[in-house]
Amino acid sequence: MKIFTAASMQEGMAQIKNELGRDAVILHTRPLRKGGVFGFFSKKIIEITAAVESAPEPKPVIKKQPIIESRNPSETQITAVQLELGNMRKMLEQVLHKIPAAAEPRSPLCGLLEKNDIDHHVAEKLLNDLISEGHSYSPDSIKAEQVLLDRLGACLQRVEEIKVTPGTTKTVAFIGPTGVGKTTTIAKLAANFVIKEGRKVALITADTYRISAVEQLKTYADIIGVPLDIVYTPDELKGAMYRHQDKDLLFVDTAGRSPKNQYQLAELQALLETDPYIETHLVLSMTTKYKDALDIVRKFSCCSPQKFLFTKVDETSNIGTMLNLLYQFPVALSYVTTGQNVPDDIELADPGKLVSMILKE
Ligand SMILES: Nc1nc2c(ncn2[C@@H]2O[C@H](COP(=O)(O)OP(=O)(O)O)[C@@H](O)[C@H]2O)c(=O)[nH]1
Ligand SMILES: [Mg+2]
Repeated sequence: MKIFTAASMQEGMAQIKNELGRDAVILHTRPLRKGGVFGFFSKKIIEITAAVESAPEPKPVIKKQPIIESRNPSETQITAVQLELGNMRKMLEQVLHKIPAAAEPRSPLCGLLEKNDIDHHVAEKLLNDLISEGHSYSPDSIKAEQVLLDRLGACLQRVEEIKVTPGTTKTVAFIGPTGVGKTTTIAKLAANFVIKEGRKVALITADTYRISAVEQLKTYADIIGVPLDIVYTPDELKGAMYRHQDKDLLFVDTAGRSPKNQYQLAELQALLETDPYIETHLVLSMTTKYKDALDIVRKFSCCSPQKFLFTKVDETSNIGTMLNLLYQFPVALSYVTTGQNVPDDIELADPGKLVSMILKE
């Protein structure tokens, strides 16, 4: 800072500029009188206080490097943000991929159904029906459980026994895969109709593939005291049916067919088309896995079975498969067999009993 005196402002400014340079700042000015005697003859002057800022160290200029060269800075920023978001999304996806999906909330009824081999889709459909009708299925929802029991019962409700009409001959054929219990079931039914009901019965077998199969049925026929006819062709079946018009009931045994063999199935179909009044029962073992049973039902549908007959209920603790099938194929249910004993281990299906077997805790 420095004080200058000059005759005029212009002169003072010139001095300041000369000594302190162009960047000097004027801090203060005041008029003064100089010389003279007792204030006479003095000259008017100007006192100027000026200063110059000590120049700060020049800062190094840092040139910011744009992330992406672009003529438009806002575009650059947008692109950068988009890139960053893309990376974040990828990271998030990777993390989420590693986290196991949270289990869906399951109802206790759903668990109970699936524990008893009710197919997932069937269980879901049954429960969704309940929900859409306004039933909640909390653990204490006794009402929902009751409704569900009724629904299951309804699936199994259509039970039809073999009805004998006096004066007519009823012919019942049993079809299904090998070893499910067709021949044994025929023996049980024939014995019951003869011994308990005093009906006139004849047996016909089209299972001529193995001698042992014929012998097996011949043994039963002899014990029960009924005739046995062996047929090889549809015409022979027609002939046997004609010969036994005096009987109340004819039971037709057939060879076990593989659901995978189209030729065998077509042959069986031709045999059953002999007479439109033949009542056909598809025999299914409860030891068969649901998926296989589903395949069997689909393949044997070419023979148009009117009824399902379930065997070997004694050999499994879960009979959910029975419900799965009847839920999808609204076919009548006839008998269930519960063991190897002829003639005792057979009974007419009882929906209440079956539901309690299906929904056991
Ligand atoms: N545990 C059990 N075994 C059965 C039942 N029905 C039939 N069987 C047995 O299953 C096997 C095959 O029976 P079979 O009548 O020859 O079957 P098919 O080939 O269908 O005629 C035999 O050993 C039968 O004793 C049943 O309800 N329960
Ligand atoms: Mg057999």
